[in-house]
Amino acid sequence: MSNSRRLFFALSLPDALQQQVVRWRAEAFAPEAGRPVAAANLHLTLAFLGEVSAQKELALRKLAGRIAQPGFSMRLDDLGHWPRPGVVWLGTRRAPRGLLQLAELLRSQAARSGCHQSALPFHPHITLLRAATQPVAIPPATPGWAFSADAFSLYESVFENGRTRYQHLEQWPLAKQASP
Ligand code: 2AM
Repeated sequence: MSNSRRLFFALSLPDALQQQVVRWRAEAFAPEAGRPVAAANLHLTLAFLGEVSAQKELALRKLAGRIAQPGFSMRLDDLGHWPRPGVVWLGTRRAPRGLLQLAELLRSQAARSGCHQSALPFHPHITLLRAATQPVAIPPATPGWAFSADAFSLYESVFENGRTRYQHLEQWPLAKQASP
């Protein structure tokens, strides 16, 4: 399996938003709540692919390059805690149709290419804390950041020196959003 990589499609957060989220998180959660995800690692996963061979990766990149979906905007106004995986997350109360369609497309292309897809429904989220397996005091609200997606990306999850980092591999544009 030496030429396979652990891959996923995701939305990147702009640097400025990563920094805002990280500053807010430091105030909003107690240090013992969980292990903070590094600012550069904050992202919203669209489709997790698992270990993928070079050949399958190439096929999935080609399919991704043919996607012609519109961009979309959303508000990051939801928070939650999943104790079993130990995840505290940031999400949205109203997932835009464009986000759901893009994730559905990528997940069905992945499934057809032989990448196992979870049977759980897609729940768009940005993981803020890991190893959060004890009860966590969740703040009543977020600042409600606005987030616009005009592209989606392929990432590799790299585990080295005891840490996971997400290596950006390629990005594809989404079509211009229609004006309201
Ligand atoms: P998470 O943040 O909720 O853990 C890279 O691991 C990204 O893919 C993370 O955003 C992770 O979600 C997501 N992911 C989805 N399914 C996964 C799985 N079965 N194993 C690891 N990561 C998964």
